Amino acid sequence: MNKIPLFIALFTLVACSRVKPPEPFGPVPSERQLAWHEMEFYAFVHFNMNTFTDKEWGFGDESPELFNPSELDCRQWARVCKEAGMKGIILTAKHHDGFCLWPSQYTEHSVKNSPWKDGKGDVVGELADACKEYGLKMGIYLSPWDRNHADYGKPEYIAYYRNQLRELLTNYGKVFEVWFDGANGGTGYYGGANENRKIDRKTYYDWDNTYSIIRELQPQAVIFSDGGPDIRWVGNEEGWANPTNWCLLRRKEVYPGYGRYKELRSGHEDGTNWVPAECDVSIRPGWYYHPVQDNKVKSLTHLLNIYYRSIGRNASFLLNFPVDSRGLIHENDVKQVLKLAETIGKDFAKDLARGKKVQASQTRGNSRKFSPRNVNDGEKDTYWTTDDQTTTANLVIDLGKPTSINRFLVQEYIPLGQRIQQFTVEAFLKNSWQEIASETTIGYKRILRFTTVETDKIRFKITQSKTCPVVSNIELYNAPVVIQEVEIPDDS
Ligand code: FUL
Repeated sequence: MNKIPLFIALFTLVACSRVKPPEPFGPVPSERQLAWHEMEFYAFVHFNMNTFTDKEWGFGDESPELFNPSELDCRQWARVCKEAGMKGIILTAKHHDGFCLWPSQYTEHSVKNSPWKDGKGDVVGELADACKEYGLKMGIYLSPWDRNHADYGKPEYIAYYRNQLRELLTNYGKVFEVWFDGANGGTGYYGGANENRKIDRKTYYDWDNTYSIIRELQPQAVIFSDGGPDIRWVGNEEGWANPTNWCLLRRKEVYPGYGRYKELRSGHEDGTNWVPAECDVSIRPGWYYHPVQDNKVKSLTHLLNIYYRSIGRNASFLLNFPVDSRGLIHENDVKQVLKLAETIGKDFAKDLARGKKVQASQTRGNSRKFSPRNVNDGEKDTYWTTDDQTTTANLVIDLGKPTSINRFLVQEYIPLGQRIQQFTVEAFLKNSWQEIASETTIGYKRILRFTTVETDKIRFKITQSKTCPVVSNIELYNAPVVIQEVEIPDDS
């Protein structure tokens, strides 16, 4: 055996393992949040009493007799979501009108008193089975505001609400997300009182004790509300985050119904907790099904813009289907979501950066463990980083030959925190570097779209970072140009 190469190999191994990884910086994601980040795209289903009354918010006095889908098929929902590349479905188990899609033992206002399946049906159970069959995760929306319940506004209602949560989190297998809405208190039926009930949004629900029920029964589930604790609302219902989007939030300041909700579009750069944003938006104007909106399904261009302004801006994309009164995702909605999936598939068909030569301005301790090659090796757990004091650095990807590029995708290694504050992307054109984008945050994922450039080198320049940058992934694509159906103004 040749002793010299063996010696060199051993020396390199020892030297590399001596270089320590960077310390985490600021708040970092929990295991459950990391798993959620990777889901990226999942569905909302608004289907409940409003589907049959043609309303968005029921008053709470609707008769259970009205709930009667003719062809309810949760397997169709799951099939469509799976085909569209979605990873889960969140169902409105109870909306503000209080009607329950499962036969709760704590109320008569549920499917058990409806004509559907002679009162023997359970939509939550059917969805849980369908999700299992199609390998999707299930989430639950349980409206805190209940316009049907006589005790709403009193302490007794909180006990009722928690009992319902226990039912949902005990009887239907694993739940990935529990969704708490911010709309709270106002007029309603309230068991026949027909009055206006105001609650103190900060104190009435005693949220911490409700959250502990979720931690006890479904420790892997993330909790969504305007201010987390795990996932935050993005501050609009149009499906976009700001280009500057921190996964951080001064969590104690934000509560369901928070007045300065527009801040949620960017999070807080000096946030105390890891609370990433979720972009919720309906494929139609309404959350619930209304036949008059059959021809108002969002265009492909609109849906694509949402994709790039949510997932492409360090947030997740929660796309709502207003399931119709048959109990099916309407044909028009199916067509649009599959068009979106097909286009996304084409946009990201071939990563042109994969395995290409990458050079860094600096590598941590010159260690191979933190090599720039880690950014295009297809491994999510390897990363490139620099020495601790370094807060500006760059990477050059050598494509080897002139290549057309119009998408740049970059990911920080978020288990060590969100660090980068500013970056640019440049292309080597006519013997000099030309800037093609100048941006701010990255986080879990950032995707940039730009006019096609033909270049043999791309430079990613980190121009400001809170501490040494840690980058796990870079991808480059040449997406086919999509024919514009309608011009959608940039809303941010
Ligand atoms: C809102 C609710 O009031 C809407 O009805 C819908 O459920 C949406 C997702 O959240 O706050």
